[in-house]
Amino acid sequence: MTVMTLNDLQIRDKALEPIADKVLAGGRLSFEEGMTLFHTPDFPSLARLANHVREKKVGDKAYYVHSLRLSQTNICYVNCTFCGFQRKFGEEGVWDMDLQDVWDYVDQYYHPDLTEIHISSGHHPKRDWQYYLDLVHGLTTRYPGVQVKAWTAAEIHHFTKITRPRKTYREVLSELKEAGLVAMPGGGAEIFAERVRREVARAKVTAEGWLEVHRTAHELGIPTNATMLYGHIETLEERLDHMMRLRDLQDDTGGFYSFIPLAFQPDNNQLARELNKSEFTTGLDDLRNLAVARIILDNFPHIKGYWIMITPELTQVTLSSGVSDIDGTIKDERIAHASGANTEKGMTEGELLRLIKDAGRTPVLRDALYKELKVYA
Ligand code: V47
Repeated sequence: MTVMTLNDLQIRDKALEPIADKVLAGGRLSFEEGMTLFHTPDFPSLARLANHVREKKVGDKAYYVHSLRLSQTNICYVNCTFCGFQRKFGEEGVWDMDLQDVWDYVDQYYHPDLTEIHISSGHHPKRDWQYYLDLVHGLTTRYPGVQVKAWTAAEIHHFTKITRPRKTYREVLSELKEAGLVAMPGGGAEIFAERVRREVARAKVTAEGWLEVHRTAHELGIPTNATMLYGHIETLEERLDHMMRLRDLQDDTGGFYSFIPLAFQPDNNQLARELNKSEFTTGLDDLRNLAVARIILDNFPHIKGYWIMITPELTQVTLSSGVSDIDGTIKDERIAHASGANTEKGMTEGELLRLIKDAGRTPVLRDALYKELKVYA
């Protein structure tokens, strides 16, 4: 890679110059500098700077995975207001898979190339703890080569509540690891700021609890991701605060692979109704958010563009403004689609490859632990 100078960035917003200087020298940005990134009218320079950070980390590689999304139930009692996925017992559209239902479900999608099964679901009030252990163990033994990346920190918190005597995060995670769990997804983080969390996710794990679950997972050698739900009632300051808290934890543990901003899907949920909102986030908001994340989260290996929520077309563009991972084939996404996502529920490998190659990047097929399985020269 050629060395980039301030001149190459062709900055028009003077306020960006000292920040870019610092980033080019490998320095770390403060909260105030992060806010300048969010507010700059000079988006092209912001994108070039984020691209510089991205290329310094991974060159022109763009990662994807052969994955299946599994939500074994949508029964949930936490009532997050942004969620259109949750159902109560007996409601229309409810599902609740027993273990045999899970095997039958995975059999429909299983292919020898499948690498990752990513599970997230609802907080089910009646399933017992053994069910979850059997689920992970069953998936890993029935489908050799498949890695289970399972349950958000919110669900891990829920699992501690269904055990008697109550297990700790460490006990729950250790038992899941022993059953075969290799990694954890980043959901359930929403926005850490108390003002927003109280409004949109009152009964969910607290911000501190979410961070503690991830800290514990990292200590146990379980790598994880982190998400941030944006585009609803949060401020830009609250988005940045969220990123900074993740950066602090990553400094301590180094256990995060990827940060994934989740654009609010505004249909069929209480929050959208309360806000009388039916618009999706704008493309520029999505791009800016990803670019800021790439620059602020200097200790995260990857920023992920989630095509399910921001469209494949925009995800392709993000590959030039900070993103180095575009998730995967997914096959049957249900959470975003319950809230109006207007994308497909899955993509073929060919489609993912086309997006990446057309963006001028080198596709890298990875596993759930970011091991490179195939680099397309
Ligand atoms: O936990 C729910 C969020 C998450 C809405 O770790 C919503 O690789 C937007 O965590 N609008 C599930 N978001 C998805 C998730 C995820 C996705 C991709 C990759 C990874 C990873 C993780 O979706 C939930 C919740 O935070 N969510 N409803 C909504 N209306």
